[in-house]
Amino acid sequence: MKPKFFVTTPIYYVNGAPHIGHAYTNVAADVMARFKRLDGHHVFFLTGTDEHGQKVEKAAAEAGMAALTYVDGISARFRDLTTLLGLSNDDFIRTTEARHIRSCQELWRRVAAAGDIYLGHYEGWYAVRDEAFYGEDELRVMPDGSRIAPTGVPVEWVREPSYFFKLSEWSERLLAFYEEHPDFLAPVSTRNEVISFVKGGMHDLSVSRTSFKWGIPVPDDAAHVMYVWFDALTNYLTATGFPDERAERAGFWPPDLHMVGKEITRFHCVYWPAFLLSAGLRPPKRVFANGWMTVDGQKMGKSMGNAIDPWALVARYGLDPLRFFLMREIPFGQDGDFSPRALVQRLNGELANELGNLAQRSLSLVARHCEGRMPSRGAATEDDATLLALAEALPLRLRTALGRQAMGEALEATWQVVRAANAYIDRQAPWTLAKTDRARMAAVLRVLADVLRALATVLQPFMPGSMARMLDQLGVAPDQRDLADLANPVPDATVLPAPSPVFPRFVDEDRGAD
Ligand code: ME8
Repeated sequence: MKPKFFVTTPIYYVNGAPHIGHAYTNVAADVMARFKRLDGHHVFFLTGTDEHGQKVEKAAAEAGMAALTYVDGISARFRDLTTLLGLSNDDFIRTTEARHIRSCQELWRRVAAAGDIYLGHYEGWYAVRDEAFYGEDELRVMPDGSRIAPTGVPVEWVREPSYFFKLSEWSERLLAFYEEHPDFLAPVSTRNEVISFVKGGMHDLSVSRTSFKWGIPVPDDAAHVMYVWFDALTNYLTATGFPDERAERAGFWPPDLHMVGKEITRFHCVYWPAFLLSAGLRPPKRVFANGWMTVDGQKMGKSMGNAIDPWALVARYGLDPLRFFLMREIPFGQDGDFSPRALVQRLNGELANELGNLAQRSLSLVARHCEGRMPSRGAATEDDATLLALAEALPLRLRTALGRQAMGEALEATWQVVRAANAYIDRQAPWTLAKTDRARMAAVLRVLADVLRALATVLQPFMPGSMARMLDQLGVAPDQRDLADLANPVPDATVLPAPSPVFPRFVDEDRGAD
């Protein structure tokens, strides 16, 4: 049986249109899902929308719409985003669905049965934009006496009856859990922040609200709706069919990887494992926090007025160049500025000139001088063997890098081979061999075809559409495109389709090519 792999994105608030920041985490999770499938896993890839809470209720009111109508509309746009980005998600969950309400209420009952929930009274600061509670000591006091959360958003004073989760009793157990599971949280900077937050001592967490209605009712006390983060985090469990242990996807629990943005690690790495452990359920194996995509150094956000529209980018530059750029440009885990100019440089440089030309040059020679059929291997020279060994090492190098979500490192390892192959074709000059030694020319072209196949195979998770076209041109059968299939060479004399460039150069109509 194939090993299982369960990977998730955050579920996005439906308080505004999707932007390139959402696309960033989505593409990263999709790369992980696709790579694991390629590497022989049975994958469950989940994404969706977070539809309850005060923030969404407020956005609906501002739009002058009934909450449910409003969330239907925006959730559909996040679903469209998955199509735009070519995501391979297996499910799209909405927290307003019946399956989710049932699952949240069951988790609540289990946590309550474990003695971790009690009824009290909350009095303190709340930031609707973050859907988070803050302590007085975390806030900045403004000259007019108002207070600002560490994230820069306003807070308001909340005073109401509330159920609490006994988070204050979980510090030791959480610290022991982090200690025993060193891979639970990455990158290391985020890990250190979370650990120091837990070490600092924690207050009990308010997990219900009474001052508004847009949420999941607390079991046996309909005056309360659940705190939106209790509701939201539970989506991961719902999607496996919880509480039905015989559900088709029950065996995917616990998640192998939650991909999140760094601002929501406290929820995923502190509250979430505590809720689950309290309910007797296993916590996720790993949470990876991506950094922020910024515009002129400022975090891009729905309410910041600096959001970049992914639809416009795909229309202008194409999907695969965008996916590649998102994973290539900014070291994954760190913050980085989004710049269209840098995207064009990567597209015209690495994709069109380096990889695209390599394929086009090699395959045109095959078309012209080998009757469009896959040439046979000859006796390998040292130069051939060195390049082939580099290509053969790629699956392992990618497995290692992506095992740590080092997306840029995986692509850098791949590009070392692209560059080595370009140097090889220049050194071997098969266009000259065509006139002097056709047997050697054929052998060189076969080496290049095999190297290109390895490159296109490992790059499929990043650029699925373009790499499928490249594998078509290389005569690789659709059922021969997994990592393990690299052991089966394309049969000699396979008829290849006419080559055509996979990555056209981008020419800016106003400025000429960058
Ligand atoms: O936080 N750079 O939803 P959300 C990088 N509903 N990533 C970004 C980004 C940026 N500028 N902007 C957004 C929520 N993201 C909750 C999650 S999960 C149980 C509930 C990505 O709509 C990043 O993954 O505010 C971030 O964590 C997420 O979108 C926040 O989306």
